[in-house]
Amino acid sequence: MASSQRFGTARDTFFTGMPENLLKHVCPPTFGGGPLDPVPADRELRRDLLVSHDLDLPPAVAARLGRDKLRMWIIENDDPDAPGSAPRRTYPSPLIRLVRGQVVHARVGGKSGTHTVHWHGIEPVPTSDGVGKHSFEISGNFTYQFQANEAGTYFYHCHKNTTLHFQMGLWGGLIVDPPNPNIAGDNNLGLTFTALTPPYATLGPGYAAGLRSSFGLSPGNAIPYHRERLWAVDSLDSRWHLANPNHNLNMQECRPDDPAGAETFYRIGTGDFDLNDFRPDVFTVSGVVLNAGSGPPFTGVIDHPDIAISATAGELVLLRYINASYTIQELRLPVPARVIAWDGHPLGLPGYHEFGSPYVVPANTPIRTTSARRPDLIIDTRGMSAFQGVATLRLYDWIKGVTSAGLLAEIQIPISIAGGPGPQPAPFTVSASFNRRNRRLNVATNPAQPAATLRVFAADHSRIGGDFLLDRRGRFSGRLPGTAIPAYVRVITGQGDFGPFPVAVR
Ligand SMILES: [Cu+2]
Repeated sequence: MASSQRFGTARDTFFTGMPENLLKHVCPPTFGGGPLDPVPADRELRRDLLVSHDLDLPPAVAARLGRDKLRMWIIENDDPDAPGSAPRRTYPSPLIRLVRGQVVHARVGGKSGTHTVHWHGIEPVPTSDGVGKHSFEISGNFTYQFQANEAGTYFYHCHKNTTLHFQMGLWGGLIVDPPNPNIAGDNNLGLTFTALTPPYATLGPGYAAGLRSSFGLSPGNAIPYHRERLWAVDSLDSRWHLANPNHNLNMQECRPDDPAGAETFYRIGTGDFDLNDFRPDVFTVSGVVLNAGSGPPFTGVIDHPDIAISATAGELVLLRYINASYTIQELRLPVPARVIAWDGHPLGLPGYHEFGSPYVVPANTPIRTTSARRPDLIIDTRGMSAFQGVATLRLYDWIKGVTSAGLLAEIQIPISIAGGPGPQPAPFTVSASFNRRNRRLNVATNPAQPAATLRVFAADHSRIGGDFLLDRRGRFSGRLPGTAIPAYVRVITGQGDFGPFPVAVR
């Protein structure tokens, strides 16, 4: 293979003693070709970079900017096996959904200039990592190769002149689904989860990698969910998009013998702006534009059905949230939510993640993120009554920070939980009572469920204590650790996971 792997630039005297594609560079070489390693692929992707795309602007934004479209650069979906209905040209660039363990070959071509694709959070070898100045930029068609080793929420983006190219829209979401664990007890949640096959349909239902036991489910590493939402939150400076920038704007010229010379930085094109002058005035959630008139702060509601959360009590709702912007963001949910993963790493799973655990963020408590951070949250509506509220996303200036002067935008997203069918019907009844004074919990099942597992939960769905065992008469009596007040219990038998059963507190 080596003789065919010639790079497009002639700097052989500068890069000595190491294969060029393994060096870190002031002047990245360009390369088109591959795959470099002939491992067969489980999944083949094709993408074209720097395709122009006009983003439709809603009325208040169109009136403010005096135009009804904003020019974006996107990564086009050109998959050979994409069904005719698959979206090919969207902003953000079309969502990629993989299954854990898949070996992926992604053939990427550039429509003009050089680019890269960085698979953010995936850990391929340097030649496939797509950080331009750590490997090479691509021209022609290059085949990136990686294995999706961990299920979670990621994204992919061009990493050449990133400040500009990312801002112009050269990015999209990337989800790695876990295999279906086929746990029969999950079907008691009101859906036939065992019949699901990854990659799961976007918007749900499916499984997310995470610690099942924190939801009172039988042990395992994949959490069932009924509904899924992806909130990839971006901020656009319309001036950048209207200026029709040269794609090398403000980039360093390639002079290996004088890499730091100030005169080697370009100002090609209009010269109207520098890339450190960033004043976002258009805000989007997964490509849906906030219809906001004047600002900052720009405020409004995004109620698109794929963005707003609408569920029925009893369901688990997975929210994948990507800060895909050059802003600091704060998300406040009007209901408690459990964070099950950060940045593509499930919390609390065995192996190298045992030092973190899923945790509950109480209602209206801010979850703060900076660029590229990605929490996955589950809203557990089991035991909830009907509810209407709004999630609030605040975006803050990257320099002024989280201050009133730094507030750029406030986006409201409706959340509505309809009353559910009530607790799952169980083939037995449970009476449970708790004495605050001595913290004693008494539970009885009828007919008796001997040797079943009992789990105890507070109102925010956090667990109290570990697994308790019902005795041979199907009863439990014991003191609970800590100070939390139990709200409901679940009982796990050979037939499944039943509940919630309310706890009477005295
Ligand atoms: Cu690019």
